[in-house]
This record gives sequence, C-alpha cells and structure tokens, in this order.
Amino acid sequence: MKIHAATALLAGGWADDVLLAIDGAGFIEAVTPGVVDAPPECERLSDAVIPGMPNLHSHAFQRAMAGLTEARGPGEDSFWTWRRQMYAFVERLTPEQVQDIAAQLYVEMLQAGYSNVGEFHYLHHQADGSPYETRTEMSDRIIAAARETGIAVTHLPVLYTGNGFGGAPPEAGQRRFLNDSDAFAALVEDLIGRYRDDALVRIGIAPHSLRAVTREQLQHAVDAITRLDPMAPIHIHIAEQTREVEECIAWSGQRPVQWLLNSIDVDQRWCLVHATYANGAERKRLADGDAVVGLCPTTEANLGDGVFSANEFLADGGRIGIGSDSNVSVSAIEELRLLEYGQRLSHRLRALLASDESPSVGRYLYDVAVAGGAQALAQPVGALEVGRRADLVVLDGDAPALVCKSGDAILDSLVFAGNRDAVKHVMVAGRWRIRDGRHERGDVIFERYKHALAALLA
Ligand code: NGQ
Ligand code: ZN
Repeated sequence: MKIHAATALLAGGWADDVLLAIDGAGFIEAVTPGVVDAPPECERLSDAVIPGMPNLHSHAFQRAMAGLTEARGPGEDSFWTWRRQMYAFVERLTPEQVQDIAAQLYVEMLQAGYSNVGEFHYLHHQADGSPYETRTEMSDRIIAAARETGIAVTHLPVLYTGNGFGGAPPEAGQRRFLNDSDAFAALVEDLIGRYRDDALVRIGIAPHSLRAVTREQLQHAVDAITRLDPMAPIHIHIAEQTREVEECIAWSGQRPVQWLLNSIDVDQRWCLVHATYANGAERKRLADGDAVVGLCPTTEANLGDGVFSANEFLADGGRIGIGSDSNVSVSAIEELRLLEYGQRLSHRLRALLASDESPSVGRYLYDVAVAGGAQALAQPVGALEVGRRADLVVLDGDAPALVCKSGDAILDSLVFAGNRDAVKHVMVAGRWRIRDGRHERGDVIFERYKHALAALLA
C-alpha cells in the first residue's frame, strides 16, 4: 500500500509531500519526499504523519482501578498503601476480566497514539496462588487482547519471588505473582514457542525489582532468556521510592542502580523503569552505557515517587522512553508534558528537555521517547524509514491546538497544548487501527469492559 502525507517527520527530519510505500508485511519499503503529484492509488493525508509512540511500561489490569485509589484522606496515603489497595484489587480478577480490561486499555492506547506496548505482567496465578492449568493462561489473555486491538506488544512475564531485598519471604497479597526460577524459565520458554510466528508479539522478561528477586534468581533469569533469545528485552523496576533505596543500602551497602550495575552486565537489552532515585554518579554510568531508562511521569506523580533528573541524564547522552505504568492516564502527550514540567518545577526554568541541535522541546522529547521506547521494546520501529515497521500516527491538523502549525511547532503544540483529539488515525504494521479517532472493535470491547467493571465494583 501507499500513503501520501502532506508533511511527515522522517528519520532525517520534517519533509513535505512524502510518499510512503508499505509492503505486505507492514514494513516501510520506500520513502520519497517531494512527490507533488501523488499517484492515484495512494491514500492522501492532508495532515502531519509522525512515528507511533512506544509505551514501554504498562500493568494492564491497573487500568480498572484508575480513580479508585484517591480517597484515603490527607497525609495517610503513599505508594505503599496504594500497593495494598492494588493487591486487594488483584485478588478478585478473573482471566476473562483481565482480557476485557486489557482490550479496552489497548484501544485507548491506540487512540492516544501508542502503537506498541510493553506489558510488564506479573498476574500469573489463580487467586489462591495455585497455577492455572495452562501456565501461560494470564499471558495468553493479555496477548489475545493486544491481538484483538492490533497494538504491537512486547510481553514481559515477571519474575517475582519475595517481598524485600535479599530473599525476604513474600506476603499473601503477592501469591498470584510468584514463580521459582524453574517455573519462570518454563513460562518464558512456553511463551516464546507459542508466539514465535506472530510478528507483533515479542517476548522478554521482567525481574520485578530488587525487592522481589535475589541476585541468583536475577542472574538465572537473564541466563535463561539469553539462551532462548539473546536479543530479548529485560525490564526491571529499579529505584522508585526512597524507602527502597534505604532498604537496598541496608542490605547491600549500595544503592539499587549501583548494585545492579556492579552485579549484572546491563547492556542494550535492559530497561530500568523508574530510575527516579539514581544519583549523579549512577545516572552518569547509565548514560555512558546502552540501557534505556523507563519513565512513567503520570504514575510517578500519582504515586508520589519523585522526579528523575532527566535533563542531566539526557545531556549526558542517556536514553529514555515513556510508559503509562498504572494506566491512571493513557496519553503519550500527558506523559511527555509532565516529564518536561517536572523538570521545570524542580529547576524553575523552562525548556529543559531539549538540546542545541534540537531546541524544540516537543520535537526533542518525541524523538528521544520514540527511539528509547523502540529499543526497550525490541520492536523494529522507532522512525519512519525504509526497513522499519509502518507504525505511525496521523495528527489532526484541524484540532485547535494544531491548526496552522508546521514543523517542530506541530510537536510543541501537540505536547504542550494538545489533547487526544489531536490524534486522528493510527497505523500499526501497515494496518489502520484507529480511523478518525475510532477503533473498529471499540464498541464491542467497551461493552465487555463495562461488564467486567460492573462485576468488579459490585
Ligand atoms: C507494580 N508499580 O508492580 O505494579 C508496581 C507497584 C511494587 C509501580 N512500581 C508494586 N509503579 O513496586 O512493589
Ligand atoms: Zn511498573
């Protein structure tokens, strides 16, 4: 298929009158700017085309709790009490409900311009902790939801064994998450086998956090995935809360990022989610390496985590991507905006996430988050160029925030003044999944979601 864009953000920058040819597998096979007379068989788009945004960190089921954890009373609530509420919510979820929630969420992600999602998945077992008949049951549900909506998914089954550094025993609320190293390796192997032929499904792993796995388990999981797929992504929650940093120091004498970098070979496969409390030295080491830091600004704000020093990290050459994490918000625009605003509020300056070469904040943030997200999800996306998958977003040039804008002002306006109405169409792997803001299965999926939520809130 061919599409013709009035203007497009290509790997080398903005170009006008761009003809994109997409092959049968959904990959871009030719990019030709300056084609004024579009061939008749192609779809003409009078709006701006930009790459789809990867969402590198999601816990799908948490979408159904959004808005239900905001009423504990002033000063009483924290990350840790939120987590107890989340554990209580998890107790009741059935596989069908998880699938119905995930499908609704993924429609909303597509509508928000996310074309790929990294699903950090730890809800493996039945409510009493016993395994389902098929060990991939819950993963299959999540992946089925992704397939129904057409979003590309990097599925990251989570290794979770304990509740605290150095192998502390788990608590009851965590029993649906638990696997030993062998059961986990078997789960990963099953998933890789099961989804080998689906080009939009990538399997990686996610040791939950240094609070949830021991050093031996972590190394074992990394060795296992490396044998099965040497390029598979590896994600971990690393340093989100000050209490976590204090406990890590008490256990090991080192801070979490420091411990990880000193203990494991952290290469380009790694994504360190919530490196919030990486200090200057840790950030420098991370920036000198190849791993991606996963930032989830709306969730990090919602949970009262803190602010990662993204400006220094990026200035040192660090790589970042964005995630919607708890899915309290499902908006790439909101994540990017809050990422910059966190820096502004901390430093009392403006335009912090930008560079001399790329002075536009919207453009800079969009570029780095697409590149970092593509790396973290190990999907063949990240730019509109030959050989990459055709995952793209068509913006609505008639949205009030975007009208009459061109070039980087489009992205500045999108990030700082835009809303969901700014996203018009979304393509994943050469197929339109959102047209004029709507998903073709959106209504059925929404009915199923409503049904699931009604039962959960009854
Ligand atoms: C999670 N979420 O696994 O859903 C976590 C909370 C934890 C975030 N870290 C639980 N945002 O970290 O122990
Ligand atoms: Zn998370």
